[in-house]
Amino acid sequence: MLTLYDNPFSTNAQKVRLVMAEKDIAFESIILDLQAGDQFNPDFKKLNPAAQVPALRDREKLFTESTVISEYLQDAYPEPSLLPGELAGKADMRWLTEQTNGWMSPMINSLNIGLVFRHIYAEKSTAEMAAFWAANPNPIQLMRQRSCAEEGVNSPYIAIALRRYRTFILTLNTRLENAGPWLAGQVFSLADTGLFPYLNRLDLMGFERLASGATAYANWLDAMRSRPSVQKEITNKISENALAAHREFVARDQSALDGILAELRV
Ligand SMILES: N[C@@H](CCC(=O)N[C@@H](CS)C(=O)NCC(=O)O)C(=O)O
Repeated sequence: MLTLYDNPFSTNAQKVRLVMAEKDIAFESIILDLQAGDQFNPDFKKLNPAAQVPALRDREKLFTESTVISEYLQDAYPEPSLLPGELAGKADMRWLTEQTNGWMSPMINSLNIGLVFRHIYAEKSTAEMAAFWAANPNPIQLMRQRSCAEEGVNSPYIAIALRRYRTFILTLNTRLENAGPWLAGQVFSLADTGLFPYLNRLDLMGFERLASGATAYANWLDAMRSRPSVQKEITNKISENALAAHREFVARDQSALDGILAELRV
């Protein structure tokens, strides 16, 4: 049995769970509370020195990095395949999945911290927060996360994230208009399972406006949301209460966010 170090809300973990659901792979989940700092527990850091989920244990081996894990699962459980048939199609799919680790995941994390998690951190004492930051082994991530936690909506990462996502959604929309119905063309692939969690999170936070005018993209989101894998591993694992709390936190910065979105003309 595979073991996933997991968190229901983690977009990177959702990505791996979607692959497992599409392939009907059984796994057990060990949930880490990331706002409480479970990822910094020395036993977990011994397994994954980056102190992040997801991590996947398959017998005696431990794999980290959600895109790498997704490819590992495709290799280990080839059917049903989540790869385009053509060489160029595979490279195109990998260009798309490369975007997730390159900027989509850090930018979603910036929005999460700057607009939502900072309100949860506010319940910790100064000493607890100092220990939380001190335990983070990733110096670049740490600088970004502290900027978002301390400056909130005024952190430069918030506007950067919204602008970057808007541009990319328009790129995806054009790609889908030219060669859909899936992100890498005719074949449902790791590009769809890989990118959906981050793009879906934008909507869950109330940023549907970033997709205004992008009809082909909206159709793709709908097609993804009707897949049993998405319902099982994302929709049904996020409670209405958690979602409402999330949106309520984001709404506290609505007027500043409206200013940023107006500049993007959405
Ligand atoms: N590049 C990594 C990113 C993993 C990542 O950022 N995971 C987040 C949850 S979505 C995490 O564990 N964050 C812990 C923290 O921010 O301290 C991957 O693709 O797996």
